[in-house]
Amino acid sequence: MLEYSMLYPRNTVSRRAVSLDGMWKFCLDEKAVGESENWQNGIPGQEVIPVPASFQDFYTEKDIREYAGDFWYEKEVFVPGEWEGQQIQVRFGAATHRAVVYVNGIQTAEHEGGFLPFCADATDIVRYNAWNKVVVKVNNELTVTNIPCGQTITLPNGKKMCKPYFDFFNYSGLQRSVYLTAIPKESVFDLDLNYELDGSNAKVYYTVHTTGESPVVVELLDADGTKAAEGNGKEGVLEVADAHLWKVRNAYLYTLVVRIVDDADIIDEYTQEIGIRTVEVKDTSILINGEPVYLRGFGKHEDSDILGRGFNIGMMKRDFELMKWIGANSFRTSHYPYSEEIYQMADREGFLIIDEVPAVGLFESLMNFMEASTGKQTAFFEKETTPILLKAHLKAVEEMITRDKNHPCVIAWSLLNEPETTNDSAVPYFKAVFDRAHELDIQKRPRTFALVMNSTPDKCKCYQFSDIVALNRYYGWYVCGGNEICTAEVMFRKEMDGWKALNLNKPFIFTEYGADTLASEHKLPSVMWSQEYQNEYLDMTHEVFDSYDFIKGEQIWNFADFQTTEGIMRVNGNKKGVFTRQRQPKDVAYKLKQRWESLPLDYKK
Ligand code: CKU
Repeated sequence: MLEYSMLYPRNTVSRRAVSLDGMWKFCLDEKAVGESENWQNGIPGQEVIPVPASFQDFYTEKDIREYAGDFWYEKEVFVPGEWEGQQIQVRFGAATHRAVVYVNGIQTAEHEGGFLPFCADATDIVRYNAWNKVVVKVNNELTVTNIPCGQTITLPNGKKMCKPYFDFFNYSGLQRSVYLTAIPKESVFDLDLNYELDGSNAKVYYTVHTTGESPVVVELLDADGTKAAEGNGKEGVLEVADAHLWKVRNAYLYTLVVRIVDDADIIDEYTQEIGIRTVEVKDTSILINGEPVYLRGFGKHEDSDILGRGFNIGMMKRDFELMKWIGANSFRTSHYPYSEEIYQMADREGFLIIDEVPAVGLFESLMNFMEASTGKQTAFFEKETTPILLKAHLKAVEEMITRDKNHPCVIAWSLLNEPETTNDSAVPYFKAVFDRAHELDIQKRPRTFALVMNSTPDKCKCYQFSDIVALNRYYGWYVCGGNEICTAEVMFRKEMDGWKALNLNKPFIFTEYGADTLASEHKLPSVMWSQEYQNEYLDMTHEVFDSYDFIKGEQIWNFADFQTTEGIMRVNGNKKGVFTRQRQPKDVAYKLKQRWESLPLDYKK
C-alpha cells in the first residue's frame, strides 16, 4: 500500500482542493548549494515561471534549456483557518524526475519518478489563517537506476548534460497541476471496482479503503443524478438493472458517491465518475463488454510549443477533437502515464487507453531506434544496478495502477517500452513486473509491452508475458526505406509469418510504425521525408496489417511531431507526426481518416 492516497483532488461536502497553478518562484542550482544555503526557507532571486509547464522552452539561453541538475520552485500558500483539525496536503500531479518538498522550511516529502502524483503532508507544519511557504527541490538527471533510463555526463565546461536512452526531449519541472488539499483525518483512501455483465444487468463490485473504522455507504448515480443503486459497508456489490454500458466512442458515466458516516453525519465524502464495462482478451480478440474491438489510433506524447511536457488544457482539447475527426478509438500513453485530466477526458469521450509506465530506455543506447533495427543486443538486465532499477520500476507500476485503475478508458497496462529482450537475464525481471501488475489490478486487465525491432519471434525471450503482443516496427523507414520499400515488405511479411507460425493464439497490435515526414516537403516522385513517402509507407504497411487475422490494432507513431534531443537523426524533433506539432494535418491524416472510418469496429472479428 502506498503511503499517500492517489485519489484525484476534489471538492465535496468534506473535502477542499485549491489549485496552486500559476506563477511560482524559480531558480537553477548549478552548484548544488541549495540546502547548505538554506533555500528550503526561501529561494534566491525574483525569477518566476508558470506551473504546470516544463521550464526549458521559456528561456533564450541554451544553458537553461539543456540544464541538468537541481532546480527549485517556491510558492506562498494561504491555509484557511477553518481547515484546522483536517489533514492538509500539497499534492503534486508530478515532479520530473524527483523532488524534495519543504513546507515552512521543514522537509515533508521526497518522491522518485517524474510522471506520477505524490502528496506532501503538511498537517503538523502549517500555520492556519496565515501564509505558508512551499519550496520544492526538483532534479532532472537521468540514470540507469530509475525510469526512464539514460546517463548524465559532465562536459569540459563543468556543466552537466543528460543523455536519454529514449527519443523524447528530457523536459522537466512541475509539469502537472499542484493542489492544496484538506481532507478529514478519517477519510476515503482508495477504491477498487470490478464489473460483471449479465444480459442487460450489471454487477458493480466495490471495495472502499478508508483510514478508520466508521461505516461506509455508497450510492451510484446515473448521468441525470438519479440513484441507480446503493450499498452498505466497505465491500459490496451494486446491482444495476438495465445498465448503461460504457462503450467505445460512446461513453456513459455514472457517479459513485462514497461516504464515511457517523449516524446522520458525513465524516468524509468522495465522488468518482465510473463506467460500467468489461475488458477481456480471448483467443486473438480484444473484447470490450464481450464485443471484439479493432484498435486504431496513436502513440502520443505530452508535448507542445513553449510549455513542453507541461499539461496543456487547450492542446488536450484539440488532440481529442483531432482524434475524433480522424476516426481513432484509442491511444497509448507512450512513454509515461499522462496527466490525470487526459484520462478523465478519455473516459468522457469513450477512447481506449493503453496506459504505459515510464519504463523506457531499458536498452543501453542513445539511438536505440536505429540500433535495434540492426539486431544490436546490450544485455541491459545484466547490470549490477538492475535490482535498484527493478525496485523503482515496481513502485511506478504500483503508483500507475493505483492512480488509473478506476478509469473505464484504461483497457491495458504497458509495462515496458522496447526493452532488451534477447538475453535470458531479462526473463526474471519481466516476470517480477508482470506478476506485480496482475496482483495490483483486480480487473485483471491485459498486460503488454512494446517489442523493439530486434525482439523477433526467434530471438525475443519475453513475448510470452504479454496478454496482447505489441510490436513497434519500422519496415520501410529504419529498415529498407525509400526505393527499397519492396524489400521492407518482404522482410515484414517474413517476420509476421514467423509470429504466425508460433501460433500464440493472442491478439497482436502495432504500437508503433511510421515514417519521418516534413510538413514542408512535397516530392513527385516521392523521396523519404516527403509527404508522398509517408503515404506510400502507409499503403504498404496497411496491406501487411490486412493480411494477418491475428493483428487486432494499429496505433501509428506518432500523433504529432514532438521534441527530442538534438542530433543528426532528428530535424528539430521527431517528425513522424500525422499532425504537426501545432496540430495541423499532414496529407497522411486524410488517408488514415478514410481507412479508420471505413473499418468496422469489430474488424477481423
Ligand atoms: C520511435 C525501435 C523503435 C523505437 N521507437 C521508440 C519511440 O520513442 C521513437 O520515437 C521509435 C522513432 O521514431 O524512432
